[in-house]
Amino acid sequence: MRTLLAVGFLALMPLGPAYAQDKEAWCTNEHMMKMDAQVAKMTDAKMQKSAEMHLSQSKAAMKKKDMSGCVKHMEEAHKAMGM
Ligand SMILES: [Cu+2]
Repeated sequence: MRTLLAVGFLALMPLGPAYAQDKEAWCTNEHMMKMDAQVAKMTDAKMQKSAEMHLSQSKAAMKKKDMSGCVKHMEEAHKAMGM
Protein backbone atom coordinates (compact mmCIF):
# COMPACT_ATOMS: atom_id res chain seq x y z
CA MET A 1 0.00 0.00 0.00
CA ARG A 2 2.76 2.41 0.95
CA THR A 3 4.62 1.61 -2.28
CA LEU A 4 1.54 2.32 -4.38
CA LEU A 5 1.13 5.72 -2.74
CA ALA A 6 4.77 6.59 -3.34
CA VAL A 7 4.54 5.60 -7.00
CA GLY A 8 1.35 7.62 -7.44
CA PHE A 9 2.96 10.64 -5.84
CA LEU A 10 6.01 10.46 -8.07
CA ALA A 11 3.83 10.12 -11.17
CA LEU A 12 2.06 13.37 -10.30
CA MET A 13 5.26 15.34 -9.66
CA PRO A 14 5.86 16.63 -13.22
CA LEU A 15 2.47 18.37 -13.15
CA GLY A 16 3.34 20.29 -9.99
CA PRO A 17 5.48 23.38 -9.37
CA ALA A 18 8.50 21.74 -11.01
CA TYR A 19 6.84 22.40 -14.36
CA ALA A 20 6.68 26.17 -13.82
CA GLN A 21 10.27 26.18 -12.59
CA ASP A 22 11.34 24.42 -15.78
CA LYS A 23 9.90 27.25 -17.84
CA GLU A 24 11.50 29.94 -15.70
CA ALA A 25 14.81 28.18 -16.28
CA TRP A 26 14.47 29.51 -19.85
CA CYS A 27 14.95 33.03 -18.54
CA THR A 28 18.62 32.73 -17.68
CA ASN A 29 21.73 34.00 -19.43
CA GLU A 30 22.77 30.39 -19.90
CA HIS A 31 19.60 29.48 -21.80
CA MET A 32 19.75 32.70 -23.85
CA MET A 33 23.25 31.75 -24.98
CA LYS A 34 22.02 28.30 -26.04
CA MET A 35 19.13 29.92 -27.90
CA ASP A 36 21.45 32.32 -29.74
CA ALA A 37 23.60 29.41 -30.87
CA GLN A 38 20.61 27.37 -32.01
CA VAL A 39 18.92 30.25 -33.82
CA ALA A 40 22.19 30.93 -35.66
CA LYS A 41 22.08 27.35 -36.97
CA MET A 42 18.56 27.66 -38.41
CA THR A 43 18.27 27.18 -42.16
CA ASP A 44 14.83 28.73 -42.79
CA ALA A 45 15.51 32.50 -43.03
CA LYS A 46 11.89 33.47 -42.43
CA MET A 47 11.53 31.31 -39.32
CA GLN A 48 14.95 32.43 -38.14
CA LYS A 49 13.85 36.07 -38.28
CA SER A 50 10.75 35.22 -36.28
CA ALA A 51 12.79 33.29 -33.70
CA GLU A 52 15.26 36.18 -33.40
CA MET A 53 12.46 38.66 -32.84
CA HIS A 54 10.82 36.60 -30.10
CA LEU A 55 14.18 35.84 -28.53
CA SER A 56 15.06 39.53 -28.26
CA GLN A 57 11.63 40.27 -26.77
CA SER A 58 12.18 37.45 -24.31
CA LYS A 59 15.59 38.90 -23.36
CA ALA A 60 14.07 42.37 -22.89
CA ALA A 61 11.41 40.91 -20.60
CA MET A 62 14.06 39.02 -18.65
CA LYS A 63 15.97 42.29 -18.05
CA LYS A 64 12.77 43.84 -16.70
CA LYS A 65 12.33 40.78 -14.44
CA ASP A 66 9.07 40.08 -16.27
CA MET A 67 9.12 36.29 -15.97
CA SER A 68 5.72 35.57 -17.53
CA GLY A 69 6.54 37.82 -20.50
CA CYS A 70 9.92 36.18 -20.86
CA VAL A 71 8.40 32.68 -20.82
CA LYS A 72 5.70 33.72 -23.29
CA HIS A 73 8.16 35.07 -25.85
CA MET A 74 10.46 32.11 -25.31
CA GLU A 75 7.58 29.79 -26.14
CA GLU A 76 7.04 31.71 -29.38
CA ALA A 77 10.76 31.53 -30.18
CA HIS A 78 10.72 27.77 -29.56
CA LYS A 79 7.69 27.43 -31.85
CA ALA A 80 9.48 29.28 -34.64
CA MET A 81 12.37 26.86 -34.16
CA GLY A 82 10.02 23.91 -34.49
CA MET A 83 10.39 22.91 -30.85
CU1 LIG B 1 14.57 28.92 -25.32
